[in-house]
Formats: sequence, C-alpha cells, structure tokens
Amino acid sequence: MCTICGCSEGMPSAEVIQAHDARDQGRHHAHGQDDCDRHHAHRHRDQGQPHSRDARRRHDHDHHPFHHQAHRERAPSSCGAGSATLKLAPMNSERLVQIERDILGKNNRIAADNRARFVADNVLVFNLVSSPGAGKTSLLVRAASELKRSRPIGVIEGDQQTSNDAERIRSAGVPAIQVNTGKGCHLDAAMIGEAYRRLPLLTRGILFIENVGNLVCPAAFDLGEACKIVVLSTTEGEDKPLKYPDMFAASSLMLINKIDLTSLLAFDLPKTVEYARRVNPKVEVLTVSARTGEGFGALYAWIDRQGRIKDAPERT
Ligand SMILES: Nc1nc2c(ncn2[C@@H]2O[C@H](COP(=O)(O)OP(=O)(O)OP(=O)(O)O)[C@@H](O)[C@H]2O)c(=O)[nH]1
Ligand SMILES: [Mg+2]
Repeated sequence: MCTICGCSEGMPSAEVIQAHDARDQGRHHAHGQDDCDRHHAHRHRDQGQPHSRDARRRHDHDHHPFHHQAHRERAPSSCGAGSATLKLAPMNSERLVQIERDILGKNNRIAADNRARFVADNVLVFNLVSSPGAGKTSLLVRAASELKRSRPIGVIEGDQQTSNDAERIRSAGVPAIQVNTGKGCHLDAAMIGEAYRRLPLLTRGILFIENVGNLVCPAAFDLGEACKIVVLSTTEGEDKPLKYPDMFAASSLMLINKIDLTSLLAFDLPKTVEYARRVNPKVEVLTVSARTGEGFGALYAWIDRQGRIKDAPERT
C-alpha cells in the first residue's frame, strides 16, 4: 500500500515536483523534453522568486504527471523498508489509515470518471500488471500489431523512467503515450485520464495500459479498467501468487508468459495455477509466449469474450 511505501502521498500525478527543484531555487527550470510526447508549460505562481520550502509545497505545477523526474521532498526510495521506517515513526495508525483512505478515495473517484468515459467511448480497457521484465511490452507489441488489423488499439505505458516501451509500441504502428512516474511505483487514475485524452479516439477498440513493473502497489489502484491482467513469467518461479496475493486476487486473468522456456526451467505449471487459485479461485489462466506467439489465439478469444460481456445488456 502506498502510504507504506511512500510513493503516493505528496506526489500524485498533478502534484509532481521536479527532481531538481531543491537544487535550482530561484531559477526557472528547463525540462528535459526527450521523453515528452508533447511540450507543456509550467505555470508558477511565484515565478522568479526563490522557492521557500512551503512555497515549493504549494507550488502550482499546472502540468501532467508525464515525463518528469518526479519525487517528493526528501523522497526516500519508493518501496524501501527505510522509507517505511521514516514515514511510520511519527504517525499513529489512525492517521495512517485515514491517509490511505484519502489517497484511495480520491483515486477511486477519478477511476470512476475514467470508467464512465471508456464506456461512453465504447473502449475496452485492460490494465497489465507484473513484476519488471515479465514480458508485458513484448506481449503488447505482438498483440497490438495483430489486433490493430481488426480494431483501433491504443497503449498507455507506465515506467519510472524512459520512453523505451512507448517507442517499442509505436514502432509496431500503434499509438502509445508514455507516463513516467519518477519515484512513483504505480500508475494512478489521474495519470490515465490525462494520457487517454492524448490518444486518438479508440471507439470500439482496446486500450492496453502497461503498469509500472511491480507486484505490490498497482494492485490497490483502480485506473478505470475493465479488468487487470497479471503477467507472470516462467522465470519468476511458482510461488509469486502466494507471496504477492493482492495482485493475483485483483486480477481476472493470469497470463503465464515465456512458456517457451518451460523445459529449461523445470517450471511447475499446475502448482502455479493451484497457488493462484488459492488466492483467487475465479482467476482465469492462459499460457503464452510473446517470443513465439504460442497461446495468442486463446488470448484474443478471451479478449473478445470480455468485449461481448461489456456489450451485453445489463441483467436486472
Ligand atoms: N524467452 C522469452 N523471452 C521473453 C518473452 N517475453 C519477453 N521476453 C524477454 O523478456 C525480457 C523483458 O521483456 P519486456 O517485454 O521488456 O518485459 P516488461 O514486463 O515489459 O518489462 P518492464 O516494462 O521493465 O517491467 C526481454 O528480454 C524480452 O525479450 C517470452 O515469451 N519468451
Ligand atoms: Mg515494459
């Protein structure tokens, strides 16, 4: 949970602070725009004035969460045990629970707006979550290049730094927006609302969101998606669902990737599925290889079923 890891409080999307602000007091800082899909302006209430600590806190960065080296003042590392110790010491548990509620409550309200917009636009949205390197982008490059023949596809990429993943998606001929979360270890609903506005209309299409590689915090943050898909690769071992149960409990589909490596790894597929169903008896399971394309037919059939569920009239 992000009040524990500390990545959310004080730095949700709209309140991102430039990484270098502590060092450039009084100077109007320049953006590194390499990662930017579009240039955007800062509006500083106190332009040209030296920034006091309080002023920096109030600082009205009227800009997006994207592409910034974001961090909190004296930000400890996002998920480090050190940050938990630092943050928890002066705070009683009631206050902590209240902060959690506030952060998640605000996020949930924005997620509900996103969801309403996706429904109105007739766009099916999937939130891909996994540990770093499980193969989310590789899966999306293959799926997006194949699915784009039959419907509009867009991708929102979340990473702490770089626009590498968005570039990989774009080189497959699919529009992609990169969100850089800086010290943040997950995407939030406000980031998605903003990024979605920058994509072309995807009516009757699919929006894939690739969350930051992290099996913990993204579980708690609704982005307005139809469902979460957790990608687990064969190289990670069978016990991840037991170690990170929230993520597997929050997901509708577990996609076991890198199935082409099974024989090299002695990966135990039945055991992995059994562990996942211990924490989420309803989770569906598919095996794929983003490298060879194995299993993608079944994945597309699953995606089509979600579309049909979405299009079906609501039962009363
Ligand atoms: N053998 C094999 N390698 C794969 C497969 N899918 C991905 N890889 C490799 O795994 C590595 C990580 O893949 P990515 O697609 O970048 O993983 P990711 O989950 O997007 O990583 P982050 O965005 O950093 O969290 C790359 O070297 C891929 O080539 C697969 O199905 N089989
Ligand atoms: Mg990736």
